[in-house]
Amino acid sequence: MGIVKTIRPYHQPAGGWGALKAMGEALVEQDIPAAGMALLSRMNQPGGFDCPGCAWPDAKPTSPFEYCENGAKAVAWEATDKRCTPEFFAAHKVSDLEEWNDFDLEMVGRLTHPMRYDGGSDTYVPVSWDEAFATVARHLNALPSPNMAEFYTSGRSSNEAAFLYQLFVREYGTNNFPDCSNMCHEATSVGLPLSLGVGKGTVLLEDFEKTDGIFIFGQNPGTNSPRMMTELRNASRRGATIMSFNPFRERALERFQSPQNPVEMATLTSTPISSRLFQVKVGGDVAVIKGMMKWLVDEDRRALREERMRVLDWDFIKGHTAGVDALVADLDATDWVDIERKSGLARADIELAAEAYAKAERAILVFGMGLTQHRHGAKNVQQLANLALLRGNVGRDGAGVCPVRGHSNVQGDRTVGITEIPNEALLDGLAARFGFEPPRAPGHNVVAALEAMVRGEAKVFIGLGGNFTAAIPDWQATQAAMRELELTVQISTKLNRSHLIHGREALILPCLGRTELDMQATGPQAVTVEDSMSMVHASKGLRQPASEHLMSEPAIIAGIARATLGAGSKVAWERLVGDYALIREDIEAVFPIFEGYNARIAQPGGFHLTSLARERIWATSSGKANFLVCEGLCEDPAIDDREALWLTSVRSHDQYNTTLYSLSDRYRGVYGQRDVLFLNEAEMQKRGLSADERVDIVTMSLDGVERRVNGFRVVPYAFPDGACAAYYPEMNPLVPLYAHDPQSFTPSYKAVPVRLVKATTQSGAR
Ligand SMILES: Nc1nc2c(c(=O)[nH]1)N[C@H]1C(S)=C(S)[C@@H](COP(=O)(O)OP(=O)(O)OC[C@H]3O[C@@H](n4cnc5c(=O)[nH]c(N)nc54)[C@H](O)[C@@H]3O)O[C@H]1N2
Ligand SMILES: Nc1nc2c(c(=O)[nH]1)N[C@H]1C(S)=C(S)[C@@H](COP(=O)(O)OP(=O)(O)OC[C@H]3O[C@@H](n4cnc5c(=O)[nH]c(N)nc54)[C@H](O)[C@@H]3O)O[C@H]1N2
Ligand SMILES: [Mo]
Repeated sequence: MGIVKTIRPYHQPAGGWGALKAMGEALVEQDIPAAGMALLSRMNQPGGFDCPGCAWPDAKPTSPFEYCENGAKAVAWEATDKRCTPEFFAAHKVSDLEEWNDFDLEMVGRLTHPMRYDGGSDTYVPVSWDEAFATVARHLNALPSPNMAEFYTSGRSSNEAAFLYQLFVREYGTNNFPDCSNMCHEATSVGLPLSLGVGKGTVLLEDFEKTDGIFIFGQNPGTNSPRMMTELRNASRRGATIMSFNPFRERALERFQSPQNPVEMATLTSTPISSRLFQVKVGGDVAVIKGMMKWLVDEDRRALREERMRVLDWDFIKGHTAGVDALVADLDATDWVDIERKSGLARADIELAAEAYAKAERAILVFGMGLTQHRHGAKNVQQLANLALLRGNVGRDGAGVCPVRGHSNVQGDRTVGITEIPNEALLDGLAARFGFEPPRAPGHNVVAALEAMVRGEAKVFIGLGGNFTAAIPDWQATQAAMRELELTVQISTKLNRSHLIHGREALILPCLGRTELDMQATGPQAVTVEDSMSMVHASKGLRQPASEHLMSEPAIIAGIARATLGAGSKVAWERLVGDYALIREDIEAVFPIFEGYNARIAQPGGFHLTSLARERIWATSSGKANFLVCEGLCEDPAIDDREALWLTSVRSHDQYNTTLYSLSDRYRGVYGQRDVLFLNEAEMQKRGLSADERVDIVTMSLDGVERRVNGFRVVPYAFPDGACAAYYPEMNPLVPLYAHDPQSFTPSYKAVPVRLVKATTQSGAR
């Protein structure tokens, strides 16, 4: 790459000229400086396409500049002029490509032809679409049980593609739907319904305009949902309190210079975002949240004694909730000494945060992967829900819980049926509409699918998008298991690790991206997506496809379905693919919340899928919102806290999950490298380590298996004691498959107990 490996602290605000410069560089790097700008002006606009980046909702467009630095990178990445052709594959053995890093793999460009792995030459060779579909059908139909196949979805697929996919898989006969969401916000989808009766957020964009306080736990908006910075900036300027809880002092949580604001840009000024940023210890969130609630409860008692206004919203608690007594008992039994030790924060700081929360008439609680990707991910989310409920901060203007989803349509995919635990309504709906009996037994999530592969029970893997092999935990075991599969199929846009670590037979099926014109029998098609705030809207690509051999995701799914299910299928696959409006009619028939689907997406901005909790209707078994107790404060009681260093994983500013836009991370001051370990000076001294020294990181495994990554460069960083951080996915080999949340099965990507060893090699990781 020619970039010097340096560590150079970044002193500017987030956003600003640096963001504009990076945007321009992304277009140049993909060879599309002019075409890219034209394309970006159609993004997030009526009649245009939805940003393929994150799931943050679109405000009503006020200018042609309705995108952010990282959205622009996502578009440039997809719209690149570079191509990954059959000639490229002919010239490179798969075993040679395995030596390439993830950045170089994707930089080859867009996939152009369907390809099949040829063992004799160890290369991918072209295959016709029909032959590819027949190969998938042959394998699927040969399995003794449909439950021996795993059908993965990554959250970029549209509602239409996702609905067709689950329809095919259920008619084929399994509920095995490992989904990227299982590694992401599953703790929300599983944890929140028990608290609030919904597994989604309860706020809309307009609530950010009305709120008095925004409390952000474990989420990095400046990088992962930069359009959210507009809301935060406006709230801050209005005088709303913003506080963040994060082991990193993420720059955008501190101050932001809006690229959309000419005055800030011209005068190089910025807007402060968080009034306080609490550097919570990795895995210390339950402790912080319990501490805040403990203060609220105590302060409420003081208020009662002193006949002041109460702190807790007792009208709401009595009228709408269950379980407050048990929660209060748990808080009373929790000691401040333990709270301080586990959270790494001083009692006075936690009290200060609690007081600010109590002062905010309306508050929004925002959270991301810092809360969900833990062994107690669902419990983290539920503690946050408790905090909201104590002050009646659900179901009124300017207040609510706000999980910030990841992939641009990960929420929509789940809504239209990608789930391994389908409810009766979904299954009955499918049976009634299509006349086949869907399987009723629960299927596999990501962890269960990986366990089935490791045991040798799963034989076929199909991935609708994504880069499963790199995103998963415990590479040594799980990647070895993937290599043993009989068939792996990847429906993709770019070359990635999952094409190289493949089964005995393997297919790469290249598809259209979000930005591209999707022409079917009845003309150009639009698809629909649902954002983090449950707004559903249309997205229409316009760019000429990267290759004439590409198919759309719905067409590929229909091709596989027709080949596999044959004439006996109850679904008119060809007809549906010819006109996506017919797919939406089917979605509406199965899911009544989509009533009037086709008409409603014709409206600019789309429509909102109602959330019962927003109306203070609680779809829980008690019919109330539930306070739920989390016992203790510990992530993993089996680990001796005095010995362990808790390792978390983060995304750099220049990556989209496993896709690397560069090897640098501007805001954290890291350039040209990713094999770094962020660690504070005290922890370095304790281990006799100096800056830039290389260390091996070793998991404190409970199963006796050695999990180790070698040669990471120590970067001194203001980080909490007892904790350290590295990049995802480089640290994924360290995450044991068993280390997941027992409720939601979310892998514990954000808290792995590790120890450090002076490096055996100085070369560094890949
Ligand atoms: N540009 C870009 N946009 C993206 C993505 C991307 O990779 N690049 N990915 C998309 C996807 S799929 C997702 S899920 C989202 C992810 O977006 P985020 O939820 O922001 O994900 P992360 O960057 O993994 O981690 C979030 C924050 O958690 C903090 N953290 C780590 N451990 C802890 C902890 O124990 N407690 C607390 N309180 N904080 C902790 C980290 O320092 C980091 O700031 O973004 C989506 N948008
Ligand atoms: N250690 C650690 N591990 C993690 C995480 C973490 O924070 N830490 N985060 C987890 C999370 S939140 C997630 S969501 C997963 C992400 O896991 P995935 O969703 O599986 O991974 P991505 O990196 O987003 O997938 C990138 C690939 O998707 C393909 N692609 C891109 N656009 C399209 C499209 O429009 N259609 C199709 N069919 N393919 C497309 C391209 O080929 C590209 O190479 O990783 C998880 N793993
Ligand atoms: Mo995600």
